[in-house]
Amino acid sequence: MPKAATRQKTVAKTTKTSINGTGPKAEAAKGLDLVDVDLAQAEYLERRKSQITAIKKLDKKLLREMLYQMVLGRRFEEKCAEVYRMGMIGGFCHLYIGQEAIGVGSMMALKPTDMVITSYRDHVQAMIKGMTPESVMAELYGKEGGCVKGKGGSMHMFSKEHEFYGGHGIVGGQIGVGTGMAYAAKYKGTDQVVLNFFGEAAVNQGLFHESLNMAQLWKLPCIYICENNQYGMGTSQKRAMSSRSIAKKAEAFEMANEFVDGMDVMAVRDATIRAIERARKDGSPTLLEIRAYRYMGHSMSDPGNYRTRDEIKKYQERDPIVLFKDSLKEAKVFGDKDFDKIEEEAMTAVAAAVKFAEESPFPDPSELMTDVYA
Ligand SMILES: Cc1ncc(C[n+]2csc(CCOP(=O)(O)OP(=O)(O)O)c2C)c(N)n1
Ligand SMILES: [Mg+2]
Repeated sequence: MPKAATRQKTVAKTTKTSINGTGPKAEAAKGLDLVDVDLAQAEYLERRKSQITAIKKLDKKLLREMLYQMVLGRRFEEKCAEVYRMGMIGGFCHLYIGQEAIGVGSMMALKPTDMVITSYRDHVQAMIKGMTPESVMAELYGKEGGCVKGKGGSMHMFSKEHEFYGGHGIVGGQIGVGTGMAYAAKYKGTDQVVLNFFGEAAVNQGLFHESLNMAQLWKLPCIYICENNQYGMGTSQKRAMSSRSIAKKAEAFEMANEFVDGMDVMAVRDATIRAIERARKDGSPTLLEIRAYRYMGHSMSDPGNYRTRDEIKKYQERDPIVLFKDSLKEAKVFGDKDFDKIEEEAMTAVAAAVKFAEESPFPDPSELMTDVYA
């Protein structure tokens, strides 16, 4: 990976001028079309410049934790894929690889008392919110030590203690529930905000539009985060949505909105901080469209016939973790030794999670009907 980043440095020189120009190529370089490889490489350099500026303003301890969480998320999901293939995890399993900057950049701008709700692609977000890798891995294994005692599995991570309200399998269903959570926070005057995550394919559903309308009308402290990974199962956004911009859909409701580069963890953090400020000040909601790319299949059972290896490779060359490491190094905050240590810590945490999950018993049959509401 670092090699790819270095390669980008040279190639980008030839294309850099297009970024500041006009016309379709320049528009694309601003983040409207992330497919062209030359532009992508130029983008990488631009990102790094702004990332370094943002890094210099932030506490070193926080930067380390941000990188650690991204690396932990990546290693955790790689391990999930491995043990899934060994038959240790049953049912569906959706991985977050490639999208780590979205979860880390946004959730690490929250207070611990703030609330999060998300889709089935939830393992890494659960850990960023403070749930232990052990409780997440044991849940994946369907074991008693899991965050919901092994009854939810991959798609239903949940922890009241950590204000993490799932883990939802019905596409877009959580958009309405999260809006209700924001309503409750406002009604009770708790000063909490809600990060309400969903994929771009959920946006075509009625609930998205109904929720945004109500949130803006009632001034609810809800931050809608569309994780645009460009695919809904095997269908690309281009084939399913009449308009390319999701952020702009908020304008129909006169709601604040931003398009954010989801490969840039600092850009995600800054946009989320702006949205949180709006939410705490007068309860104003925001829609953030954060665009990244899903490296793996939709779920572990997806053979991925609908896209080429080259397409995936283009995005991997602008990996959010590599980008963040390169920027941290250039800003002289951390070096290779620090990165090695972080990798080691993440690998140790993942190994401990697997050991815990393996040793945890399956739930007792007498537990079959407890905590079951439907
Ligand atoms: C209401 C509903 N319709 C269809 C499905 C089947 N389904 C599961 S995931 C998915 C694609 C969702 O894509 P997106 O919202 O972009 O999220 P991503 O998986 O990319 O994170 C579909 C159609 C479902 N679970 N719920
Ligand atoms: Mg998607």
